[in-house]
Amino acid sequence: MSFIAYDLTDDKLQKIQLDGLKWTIAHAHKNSPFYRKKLNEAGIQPQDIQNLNDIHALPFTDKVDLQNEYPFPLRAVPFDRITRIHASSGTTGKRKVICYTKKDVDLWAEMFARCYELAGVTPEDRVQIAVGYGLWTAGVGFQAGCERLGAMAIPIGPANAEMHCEMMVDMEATVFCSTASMALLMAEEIDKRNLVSKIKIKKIILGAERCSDAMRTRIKELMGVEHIFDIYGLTELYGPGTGIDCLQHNGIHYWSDYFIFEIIDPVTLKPVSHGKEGELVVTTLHKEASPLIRYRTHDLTRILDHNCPCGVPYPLHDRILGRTDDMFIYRAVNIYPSQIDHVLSQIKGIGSEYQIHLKHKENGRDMMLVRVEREMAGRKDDDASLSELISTEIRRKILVRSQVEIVEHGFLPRTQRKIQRVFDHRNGNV
Ligand code: DLL
Repeated sequence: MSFIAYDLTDDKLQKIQLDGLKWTIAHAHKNSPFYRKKLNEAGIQPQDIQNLNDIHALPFTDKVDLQNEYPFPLRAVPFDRITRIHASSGTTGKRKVICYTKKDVDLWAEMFARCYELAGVTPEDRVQIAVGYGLWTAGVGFQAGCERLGAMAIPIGPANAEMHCEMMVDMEATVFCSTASMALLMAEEIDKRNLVSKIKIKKIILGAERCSDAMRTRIKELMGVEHIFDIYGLTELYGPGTGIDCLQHNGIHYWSDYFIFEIIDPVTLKPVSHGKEGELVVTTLHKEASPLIRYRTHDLTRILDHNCPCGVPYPLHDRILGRTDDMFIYRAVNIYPSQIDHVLSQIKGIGSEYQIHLKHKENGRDMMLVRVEREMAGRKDDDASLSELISTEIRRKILVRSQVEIVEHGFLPRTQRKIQRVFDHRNGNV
């Protein structure tokens, strides 16, 4: 049995999308007071949706709507149909709470099983799940997908490294699922404990945060795995599992029969031309309890040409390149952390871990300190030339001056969750 619809043609997909869009708008208008008000204010009635291009006339939804409407934002079904809630913490303000009906939970598991299948996971596999269980969508999402596929779930959550290593060896886990930060932490522990020859992990599925090329390479080397897959998702859109890369690793195949993805310019809010980078906006096609209409994810990506040799009919988007709210301004230049990742990923002799500290100097000018770990076998004697090289590359590629400090391998914190890399100490922030 396959969760991937290999026979999905463009015509079939367009019909699924148009039916789903019409259903979503009618359902939200009828059953969600929040959406009814929003659609009425925009002068939209359900019957106005006649073709897929009509989506462009719909109003956007944003995380502030979810926070303003706390505790049950977007709700479009009566409480007796809600079987579960999940929530994610915003950096500021109230948590974003999302409701699920039985069908929502079921479709999410189906979608997730598809992710595992695309990554080549089979019922023979043993899947060690190291993401958090609870209000966060991660643990239960990976778990339900694994059970739907029929593989063996090893539901550990973000426990300590000791427990993970023990279970990985004893249960002979073949797939490891975690955040990128946790995978690095585990890879280093496995290396430290000389366990590489004792583990059977072949595939790692990472998500919830960006993972630089340097980090990917390091995790692969230390754990001796063949493939690292990038899984995307967000609480508002069911959770993890909205798309994943296939064995070709050309980009992330996303489930276009479950939602419509648009890429917009985050400033003008107009669609960008095909293939251009912009903000991902999502509209769900079947979600009952908390449907999304043109929800602004603030994640930056682009739609890629769909000519992946793997043969699956689902379109591709690029890895998440950053978030619109990740950007910081330093000496009048807009910088995304991913730009620093790219510079560092090209440099030999350093590890994958780094931090960016922004400060005010006494003379009033801003300064950027980039702290980078030396590679494991690196020599202190090379620090001065390495920091010079990094600073020159940052100046050449990002056009700003920076100070670079090389620190001991393992000096920067490791985390089991999403890592923070940018620390803005200007205006008293940490
Ligand atoms: O992070 C869901 C998830 C859990 C996805 C585990 C994958 C694996 P939230 O906590 O709501 O949900 O955070 C969603 O995380 O808008 C992105 O900014 C970021 N994110 C998620 N997956 C990726 C990824 C989960 N593969 C937010 N690459 C999203 C980069 C990611 N960023």
